[in-house]
Amino acid sequence: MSNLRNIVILTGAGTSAESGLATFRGPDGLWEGHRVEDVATPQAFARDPALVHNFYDARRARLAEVEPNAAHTALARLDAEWPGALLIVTQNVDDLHERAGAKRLLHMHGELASGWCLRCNERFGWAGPMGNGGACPACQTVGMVRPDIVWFGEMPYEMERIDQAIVRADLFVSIGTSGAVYPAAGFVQTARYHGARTLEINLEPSQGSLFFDERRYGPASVEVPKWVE
Ligand code: BJW
Repeated sequence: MSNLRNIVILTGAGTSAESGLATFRGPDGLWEGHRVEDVATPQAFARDPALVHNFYDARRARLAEVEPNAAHTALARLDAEWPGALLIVTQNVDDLHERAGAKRLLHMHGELASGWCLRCNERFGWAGPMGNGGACPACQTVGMVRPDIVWFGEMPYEMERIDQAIVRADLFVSIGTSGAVYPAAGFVQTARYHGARTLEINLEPSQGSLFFDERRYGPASVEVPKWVE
C-alpha cells in the first residue's frame, strides 16, 4: 500500500455477520417471513408501525448482546495508524465499528441507537425498545418517534462527503456487502472512473464483483486482518 494515500472502505452486513448479526439477503435473510424490502420502507411504517418497531426493537436488543469481531478491530487499527485520508462508510446500522475504536466513520443508512421525532425533527440517542414510538425527549410528543434508519426510497446520509472522498480515493475497498442496494452498490464504479484501485472482500463474489481489480474471498474476520497487515 506504499503508493496510496486516500482510502475509502465500504462495509456491509457481512462485516458484522461473525459477531452474530444476521445479514439481509441469502437463505437466512428473511425476518419473520418478511423481505427487508417490505419492512424497511416509509410505506411499511405508515401501514403497520408496530411491525416495523418490532423489527428494529429486536435488532437493537440483539446488538446489546454482541461484540465487534476481528474485522472491526483491524479496520479500527488501520484508521488509527493510516497517515493519509481514510473514510469508513458503513451501510450497517450497528455500532460495532465505533465500539472497536474506529473514528473516521459515516453511517450512511442511519443507526439503530438513534431515534428521529417526526413532529419536531430532532434526532437523539435511543438505546432501548421504541415500543410504539415512545415519547420524544425534545418535544415530549408520544408516538411520533421512528427509528433513525434510511429506508428504501429515502436519501442516504452524508452523500456529499462520501462522493467527495470517493472521487479522491486511490483505493476503494468493499467488505461484506452484496452490492444489491444503491447508491452504495455504485460506489465502486465511481471510484474506478476517478482512478482508484478497487478491492472486494466477501465470502463470495458480490453482484458487482467484476468491477473490482482484486478480490479476496473468505470470512471478513480472516481476510480483513490479513489485508490490513
Ligand atoms: C460475508 C460474511 C462474512 C456474509 N464475511 N462477507 C438504482 C437501480 C435500482 C434501484 C435503485 C437505484 N438507485 C436507488 C434505487 C432504489 C433503492 C435500491 O437500491 N433498491 C434495490 C433493492 C434495487 N435504494 C434506495 O431506495 C436508497 N435510497 C436512494 O437511492 O435515494 C435516492 C438517491 C438518489 C441519488 C443519490 C443518492 C440517493 C436507500 C437504500 C436504503 C437501504 N436500507 C437498508 C435497510 C435499513 C437498514 C437496516 O434496517 O439495517 O439497509 S436495506 C439493507 O440493505 C440495509 C443494508 O445496509 C443494505 C445493504 O445490504 P448489505 O449490507 O449488502 O447486506 P446483504 O445481506 O445484502 O449482503 C451481505 C453480504 O455479506 C453478502 O454479499 C455475503 O456474501 C457477505 N457475507 N457473511 C464476509 N463472514
